[in-house]
Amino acid sequence: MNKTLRFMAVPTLALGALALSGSPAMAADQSYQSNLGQLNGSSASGTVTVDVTGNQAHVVLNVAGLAPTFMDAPYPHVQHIHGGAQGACPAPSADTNGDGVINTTEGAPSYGGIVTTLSTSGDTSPAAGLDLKVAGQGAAYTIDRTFELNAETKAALKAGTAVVVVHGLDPATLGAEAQAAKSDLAPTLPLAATSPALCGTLKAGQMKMPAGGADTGITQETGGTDAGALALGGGLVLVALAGGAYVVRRRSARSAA
Ligand SMILES: [Cu+2]
Repeated sequence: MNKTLRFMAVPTLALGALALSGSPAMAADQSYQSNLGQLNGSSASGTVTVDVTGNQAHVVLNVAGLAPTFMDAPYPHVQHIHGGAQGACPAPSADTNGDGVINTTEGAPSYGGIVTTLSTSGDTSPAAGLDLKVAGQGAAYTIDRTFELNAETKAALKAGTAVVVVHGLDPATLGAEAQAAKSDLAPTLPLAATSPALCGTLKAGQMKMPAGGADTGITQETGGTDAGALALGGGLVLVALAGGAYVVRRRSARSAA
């Protein structure tokens, strides 16, 4: 049995009231998140959330441990939502040319093409994908932006194929052949500049819960009764099983994926 699942049964009206009290004004229609994992041995890490309300996306991206400098300036990390493929990050076997680096093209069968550029300002379309001026800067940074989603990105989020990729490797961590190679995306750039350093698939959260709600580790009563006791937000809420059952996957379990 999957221990990450917690079964909660709450009357619909009660759950609606709790959700409203947790986020009164700006409840998103759907929230997506991902823990970003390193690619190409970058030793970076990150998190990203995408809250979608209508056609608006509020994106918060936090990264750390990336390559800090390039030619004595903050390293420009181009970053995107990719989509339309398998919704996955590439395995080491994706390095089909055997140079020790999964370049962006080699990763594309897993995560697809660029559907949104997570730029620091201005254009968020794929056209801004390689614009270093609006790339993330340096080893660690936060990007917090709200912008209009295009149809491709919305479809990718819904289909579960949206993957956040942060690019830009420290050339010193590459082998000699890869250090000398040109980017598969832009021949004026080195391979290291555009190759993926972080990757994570955006997964939909089931439901926005008040702080402490779904994270508190609620366990199902197994005493043979159909009544459940439920603690939410620090206050004990007793509910009888009156409506349908909701299955809630704990936020921490999702994040570990
Ligand atoms: Cu990308």
